[in-house]
Amino acid sequence: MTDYKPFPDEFLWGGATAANQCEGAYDVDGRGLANVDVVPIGEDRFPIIAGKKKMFDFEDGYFYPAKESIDFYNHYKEDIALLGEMGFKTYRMSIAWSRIFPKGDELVPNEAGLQFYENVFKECRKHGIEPLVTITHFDCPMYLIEEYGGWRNRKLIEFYERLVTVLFTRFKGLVKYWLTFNEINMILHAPFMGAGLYFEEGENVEQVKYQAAHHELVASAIATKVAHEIDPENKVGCMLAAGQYYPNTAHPADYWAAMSEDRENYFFIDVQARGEYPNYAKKKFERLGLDIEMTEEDLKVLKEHTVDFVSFSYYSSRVASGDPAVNEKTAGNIFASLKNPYLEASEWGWQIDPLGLRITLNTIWDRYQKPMFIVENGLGAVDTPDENGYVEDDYRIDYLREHVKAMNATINEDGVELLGYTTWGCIDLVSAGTGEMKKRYGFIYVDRDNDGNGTLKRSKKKSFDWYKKVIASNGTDID
Ligand code: P53
Repeated sequence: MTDYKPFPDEFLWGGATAANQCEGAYDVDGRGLANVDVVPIGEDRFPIIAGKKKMFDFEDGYFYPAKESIDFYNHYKEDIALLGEMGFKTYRMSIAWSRIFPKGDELVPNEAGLQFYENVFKECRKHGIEPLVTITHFDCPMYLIEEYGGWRNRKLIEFYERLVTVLFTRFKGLVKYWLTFNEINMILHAPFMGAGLYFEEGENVEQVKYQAAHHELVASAIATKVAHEIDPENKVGCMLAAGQYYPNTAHPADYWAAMSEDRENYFFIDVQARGEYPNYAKKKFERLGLDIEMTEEDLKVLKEHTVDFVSFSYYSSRVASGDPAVNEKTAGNIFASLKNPYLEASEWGWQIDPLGLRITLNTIWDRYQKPMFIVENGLGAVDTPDENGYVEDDYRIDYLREHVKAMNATINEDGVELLGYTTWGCIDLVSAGTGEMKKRYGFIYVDRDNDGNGTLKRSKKKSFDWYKKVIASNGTDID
């Protein structure tokens, strides 16, 4: 057994899920329909989440995995008990907006929705688990999309403010760590899923995306303000789908391409962490002829209410080229990337790069000097359970171990400030990118397949005991 240096005493080890990917019960206790409900599995999924194909309701001939998902709504006690058994210090989860405001523009929240989350948070506390709550993880009530056009409409800032005010008030003392928007940069890559945007023929897509992004950025700053007003103990973070871009070669044009791709994503965090639109973004808007409406008041709130910490998901690094002729993309990811010949890839083509995590952490630290939180990381893989539901997932343990080592080096050798680590899909759930159940990340296996068959029975994988040991030893015993 190799001994590693320990993580900080207060380090928040845990796992992460999102409402739409695990709760199910999509029409129960007054919940309204949301964008994340009407995205089916299959070949139309990508054009739908990209806002290119219209799907505003369930249609015949499709399967919608989020309707039932793994039914966390009815299994949360059992599931949280298992997380507690692993020794989780924190559990990242999200609120389904349409459980709280079924249409989105009501004045009075739905008590049954609030009660559900109160029960979940209390259950976490019972097991000594600190909740880490994503306010919106891709959710947008369908009514707001049909009536207002989703986040393209400024009115959404007001509705979001109403949502967060209700949440911070009701859950004061129960929840302290909040994230405003999951993977806020997803608006560029999957705008219907990320921000409820559907594009009509002939529309200026960039104009709509960046206007919507501005609304989300302002909403996020307002949320930070309100969170601190309601409870000074609240800590609010932004959340980026991260993963450093490498240049394809040492050619300066490739370096420039990599830097430009990184800026597309860091743009959001530059605003949320520094409080100002960076010059490169203003110039880009000018170049593209975009006219983003923003008020003096918007700029003030952005400046005055930056986030307390920077969180991100990290699965893979990426590669960019400045040479238009080089365009062999890797499969299976929403983010464009070339193949990296030095890395192996998952069954879904996501390139595995633990050192890339250290590079990404250091880059973000150098850019913002704010505490960081890795709120997603993990390996989506096909698991084959035995008759008892046990999976020998050594491949997952290997992936996580290498990333834990990289984090350890970043903290103990490089000196960055890292608050915690929540692995993605700590219990198997529906994939956001593909809608599959087959792409599993969990320590806990859930008996359910891509077509919705299965008993929903939960069972522990080999990685369950491994992660339990990692947490118990505060990252020193990881073999
Ligand atoms: P799935 C793509 C690239 C990076 C992060 O993804 C992404 C995606 C979307 O697929 O999303 C995050 O389930 C997201 C989670 C998602 C997770 O990555 O496609 O925050 O909702 O499940 C993993 O394998």
